[in-house]
Amino acid sequence: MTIRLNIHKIKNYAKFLIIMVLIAILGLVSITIGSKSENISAESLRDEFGIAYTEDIEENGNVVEIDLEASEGEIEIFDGYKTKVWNYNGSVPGPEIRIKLGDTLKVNFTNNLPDETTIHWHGVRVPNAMDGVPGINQDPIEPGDSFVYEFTPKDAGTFWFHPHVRGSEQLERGLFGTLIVEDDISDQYSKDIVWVVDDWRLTDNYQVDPYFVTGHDLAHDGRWGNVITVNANLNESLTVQPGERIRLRIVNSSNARVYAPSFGRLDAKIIAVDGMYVKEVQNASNFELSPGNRIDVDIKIPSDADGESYKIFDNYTRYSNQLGIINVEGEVVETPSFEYPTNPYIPDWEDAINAEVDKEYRLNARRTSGGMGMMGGIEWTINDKAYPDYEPFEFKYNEFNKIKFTNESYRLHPMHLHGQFFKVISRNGKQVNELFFRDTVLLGPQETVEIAFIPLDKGEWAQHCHIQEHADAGMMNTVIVK
Ligand SMILES: [Cu+2]
Repeated sequence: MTIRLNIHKIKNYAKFLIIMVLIAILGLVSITIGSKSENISAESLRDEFGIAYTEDIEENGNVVEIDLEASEGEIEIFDGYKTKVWNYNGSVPGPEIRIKLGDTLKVNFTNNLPDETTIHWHGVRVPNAMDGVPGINQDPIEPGDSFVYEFTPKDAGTFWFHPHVRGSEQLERGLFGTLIVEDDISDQYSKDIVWVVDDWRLTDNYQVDPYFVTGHDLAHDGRWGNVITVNANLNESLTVQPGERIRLRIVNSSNARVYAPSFGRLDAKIIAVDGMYVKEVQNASNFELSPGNRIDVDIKIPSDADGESYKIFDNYTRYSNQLGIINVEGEVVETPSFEYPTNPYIPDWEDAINAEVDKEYRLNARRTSGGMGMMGGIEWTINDKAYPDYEPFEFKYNEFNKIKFTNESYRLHPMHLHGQFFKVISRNGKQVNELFFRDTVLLGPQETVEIAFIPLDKGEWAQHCHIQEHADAGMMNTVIVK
C-alpha cells in the first residue's frame, strides 16, 4: 500500500517535472525569439542609417589659422547711439569664418573680457576636448589668457560659435559668430549670405539691460528682447539681380526667442537644417527656428523681378516682425541651374517608433529654498537634477539609441545635444518623419518628443536647453558615448 502510493507519487512527480521542463523550454524559446527580433530591429535601424554621415573626415592638409579676440566694444544699432557690447574681433556678429570641407581650423583665441569664457562650436562635430564646456571639456579661459582651438569639421554646413560660460549674459552682450564649412555646391549659387537673427533687451539709453536672468525671465521662456536685428542691423537688406539664385543661411543666436521666418511670394526652399542637408526640400516659410537652430534657404529670384522688394517676416508671435528685405535691381542674369542639394541617405526610421527608449529625460522647474536670489529662486531640472548636479548617461557607440524628452513644464525648451545629430521620431506619441537631422529640437508646453541617433563621436557631451536662462539655472546634463 505504502509502496504503491509512493510509486503513484513518483509518477505524478515525473509528470510534473516533464511539464515544468517543457514550460521552461517554451519560455526560453520565446525569450530567444523575442530578443532576436529586438536585436534585428535595432540592427536594421542601424543599417538603415548607413552612411547618412561619416564617422571621419579626410583632412586635406590645409590649415586655416585665425586670431580671435573677445573684448568689450561698441556698435551702432540705432543711428547716432552707441551700444556697449562684448564682441569677437570688434564686431557683432563676430567674424564669418569660412573654410572648405577637409580644412583644419586653428583658432588662436584670447580672452580680453572682464569675465572668464570659452568657445563652443555649435553643431560642429569636433574632438571632445575642443567642445568648450567648462567642467566637461576644458577649464574656463581667464581674463587675459589664451587657448588654441584646433579641429577639422566633419560636415559641410552652417555652424556658429558662442561662449559656454554664463551664456545668459555673454551671448546677450553680443558674443557669437558663424563658421561656414563650404563644399563644392557652395560656389554654384549666385550669392551665399549669412543672416544672424538676434534680439536685444535694450534700456531707454540704448544699452544692453544689465539685469540678466531675472525672476520673470526664469519663470517664463527666458529673455525675449525688445529689439530684433539681423547681423545687428535693424533693417538688414540684400540687393540682388533678377535671376539670381541665393543661398541664405539663417542662424538664431538669440538667448530665448523663437522665430518663424516667412518668405511671402519668394520661391524659397529649405535645403539644410542645423547645417546638414535635408532628404527632400520643403517650403521655407514657417519653420520654427528656435535658439541654436539654423536653416539654409535656396531662393530663386524671378528673372522679371527688376524693381521688386521682398520682405522677410518673423511670424512666430502674434506680432509680425520684419527681419530683412531683398531688393531686386539691375540686369537679368541666368539662373544657376542645378538640382537642390540633398542627402538621400537620411533614414526614414519608420520602425523607430517601436524601438525601446534608452533614456527618458523629464524637464521641469522647482523653487529653490533659501536666498539664492541671483537665479530668482527657480531651478530648471532634468530628471529632478539641476546642473552642476547631474547624472551622465551612457549611449551605445555606433548603435541605434532613442531618447524620450517629456516636458512636464508649461515653458519652451529647445534641447540641444552636443556632438551628435538626431532625428525626431515622435511628438506626443504620434510618429513624425522629419526629412532632416537636427542638433536642437524645440519642445512646447507639456510636449513629449522622442529622438533617435547613432553616436559616432566619442566622449562626454553636454546636453542642455538652449534658452540661456534655463541652461544657466540648471537645465543641463551630459551624455557619454564610449
Ligand atoms: Cu528651457
